[in-house]
Amino acid sequence: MYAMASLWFESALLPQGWARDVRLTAADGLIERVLPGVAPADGDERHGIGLPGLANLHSHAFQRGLAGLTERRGSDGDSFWTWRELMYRFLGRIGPEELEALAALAFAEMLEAGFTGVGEFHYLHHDRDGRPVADPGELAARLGAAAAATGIGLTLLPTFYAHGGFGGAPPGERQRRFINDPGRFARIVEASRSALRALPGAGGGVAAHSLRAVTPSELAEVVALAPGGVIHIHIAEQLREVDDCLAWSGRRPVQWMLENAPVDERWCLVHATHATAAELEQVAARDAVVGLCPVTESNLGDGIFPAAGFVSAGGRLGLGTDSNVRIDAAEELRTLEYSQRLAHRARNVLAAAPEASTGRSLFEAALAGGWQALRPPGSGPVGLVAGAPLDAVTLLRDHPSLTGRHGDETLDSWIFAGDRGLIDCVWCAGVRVVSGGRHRNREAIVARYARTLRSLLA
Ligand code: NGQ
Ligand code: ZN
Repeated sequence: MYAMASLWFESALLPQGWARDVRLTAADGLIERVLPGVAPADGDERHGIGLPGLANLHSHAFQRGLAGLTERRGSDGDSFWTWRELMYRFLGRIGPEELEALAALAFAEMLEAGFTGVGEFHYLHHDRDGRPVADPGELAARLGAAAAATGIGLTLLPTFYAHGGFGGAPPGERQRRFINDPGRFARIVEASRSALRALPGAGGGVAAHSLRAVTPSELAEVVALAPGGVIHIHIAEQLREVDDCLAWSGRRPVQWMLENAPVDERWCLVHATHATAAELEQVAARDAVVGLCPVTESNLGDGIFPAAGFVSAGGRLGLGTDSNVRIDAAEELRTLEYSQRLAHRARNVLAAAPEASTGRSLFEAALAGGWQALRPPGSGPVGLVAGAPLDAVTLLRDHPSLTGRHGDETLDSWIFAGDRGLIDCVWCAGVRVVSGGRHRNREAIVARYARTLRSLLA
């Protein structure tokens, strides 16, 4: 489909900084020209404040249906691991149809929240009874259908999962829907890629669930399935995982990865919560992205990622909504900064330099790192610049939270003092999918979600 767009912004955040009176033209989803300091032309759509769309580098879309249902304390204490049991129980009832309905709502909400791309860390490969579905690409195709219905850019990360703990421990009963050997997983990856081939903007990649779920030789086989593509893995999220990894290998999880896996700019280490300063210095030197999910990490009681040290070592970070307990780009950025303020008893910890705006620093870091984690190296530019996909978000200039704000104050006020009501329109690959803060298919998506979820919870 050939589509033209010509947009005009009162102000916009370009790679070189804030600019006023910005005219942007795009064809076929790609930005052709960006001209600051010009009057709007006839036929231009006029908007307030233009920002580039952010990448949501880590999501398990189906978990959106569980949001708010795990906030009751168990009889024997509560932890990440008891949450995981509840999550497994919920997931046990989800079939292909349900996966599509839950994912469509999550993806629509991501767009409404300012994310224009998502990395779906997809490990639900088999049917409810644990047996393979007839078509190994079926569940991937359902996620693709949800992405197509919403217009979000999807990087599907088919996820290899084979074991229930370090050293090839057998999986638990509730994990059987995730389990493959490398051969069957390769067929799922292949079928998933064909299922998504027609989807515009779908990036390719692969994931290993965690060091708990793969053996070293399986990890090498997974990596070989993504030549040139991105590779994601959950790592060092919980202290128990660090202890188990030490007991198994004498190495901490991130240290093990650095010594045994070809970690480089194609890699996204998700969480890395319990990484040491020395480990993070090396992660930074390898140009890998650390995928932070501050809202989920808070919700699950994971711990505080040492972001201040990582950023000053030149580390690259991006954001994920992970469990989708909340879906909000500004909230992820705010929670990340607040975690550092609480840990360091200081303010504006992640501002990039003296006098720098924290909101701007965080936004630009997450923009670059987030897209690095979702697109293979060499994919071309990101942001409001010629040659990049037209992925953009506008904020309402007239919203009271933005009264009298200019430039970086706009980002600071959105992130620290605003809410989703500030977001007006969102474009993804040149198509306007959100207007007035609402996704264009919201009603149908919500109706289907509600029907599906009621029966899942019944
Ligand atoms: C997941 N989520 O894959 O959904 C995991 C839980 C696990 C987070 N780690 C399962 N936040 O890690 O074993
Ligand atoms: Zn995850």
